[in-house]
Amino acid sequence: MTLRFPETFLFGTATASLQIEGGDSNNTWYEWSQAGHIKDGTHSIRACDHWQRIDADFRLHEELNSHTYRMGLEWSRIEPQEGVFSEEALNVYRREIEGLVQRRIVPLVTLYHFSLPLWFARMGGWNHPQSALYFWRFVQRVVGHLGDLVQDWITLNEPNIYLTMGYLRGEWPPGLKNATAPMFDAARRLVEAHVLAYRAIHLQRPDARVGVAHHLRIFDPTGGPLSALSAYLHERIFQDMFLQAMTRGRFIAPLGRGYPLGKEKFADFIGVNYYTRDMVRGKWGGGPLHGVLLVKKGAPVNDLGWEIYPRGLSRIITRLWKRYRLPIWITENGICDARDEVRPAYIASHLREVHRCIQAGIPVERYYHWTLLDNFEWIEGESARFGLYHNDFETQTRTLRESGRFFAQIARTRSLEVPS
Ligand code: IFM
Repeated sequence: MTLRFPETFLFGTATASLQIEGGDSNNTWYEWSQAGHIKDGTHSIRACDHWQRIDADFRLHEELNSHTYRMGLEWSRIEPQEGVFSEEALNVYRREIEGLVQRRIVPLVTLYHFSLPLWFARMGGWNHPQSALYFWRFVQRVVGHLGDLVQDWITLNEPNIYLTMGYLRGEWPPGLKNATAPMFDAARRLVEAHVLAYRAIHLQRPDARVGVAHHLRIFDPTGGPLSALSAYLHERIFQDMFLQAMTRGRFIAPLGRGYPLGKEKFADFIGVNYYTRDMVRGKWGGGPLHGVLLVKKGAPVNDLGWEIYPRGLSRIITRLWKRYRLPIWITENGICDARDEVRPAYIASHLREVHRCIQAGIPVERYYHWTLLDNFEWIEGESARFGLYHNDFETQTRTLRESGRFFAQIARTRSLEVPS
């Protein structure tokens, strides 16, 4: 059976600046790597050396027949010191985006994806009372420079993951553990940063499409009322709290109440980063979320032990559509699979769910595979391989995987063969 996607549907890949560029020592992940936190001993300073290979890397999108590319900008390069902007860095990004546009690849640009300039982190990062204003100033500058080329923007990537890893688990910068109050404080500032950025982008480019890339997963209870409550709290605090505030300005507990930033629409699409499901076993204590997260017994998993659960994608899309009635872009979906054994089936099964939603009349408009090439996967370092291209980090040789060929075929034909 052939599943056909609409002619307007866009396929592409997603990356983040810190994870591919290399060569920047002015950000929090450089320091985090220096401090020895990367499990395999690798370092963000190398990554894919993309900063030096921008021209050569256009080939990667061309071979994949991509219609679009989600790329990130590194704040620490553009504003290396507080209030000092680098025209040079902005021009490098400008040339890269021009290269995409010339190749008819629609750019989708992420403004903040986990790494922060050191000057900003030293001031307290997202806990600084003016942090949203600093971000707003940066965004204005960027949109002033690139806004004629870029219509589509992601203000923030996965604020919930940033806060969980950096404020509850202490595994990412700023390295805090169980810091619940500072975490909610930073969450409020991130909402404010998004809202200010949303307005600033629209002011400069009224036809812009602006959203957040939300990390959304399924939380299913293992059984019993406590686990149901715990799953509900996870869903609420880990995702709905951000969705409500960043989509329609509504603050729900424990973030706040009402519409402190205005009762307006703050998203033109909902970005969905979907990877997996967690089973939640109830347990009192252990922070505001309670519960223990488990992998379903016997379920297929990726190299990092995350359950492969395609149905979760359509469950999430359907829920979002019912609640928000906004176009949905799958801003990330992918698998850590060094041997590339499961990736083709992973792509097919998740796209099948996307197709099912489109058939049901839900406007899912884009799919970005995470990721273009193996890169620096945060504390997992270079060992966790998510790419459609294998990357040899020593020689920086990119080799198309079988799954990459499969993806290229899907993008070229906007269709997918599946067993009926
Ligand atoms: O690599 C990350 C990305 O930066 C954010 N979303 C999840 C990906 C895989 O872990």
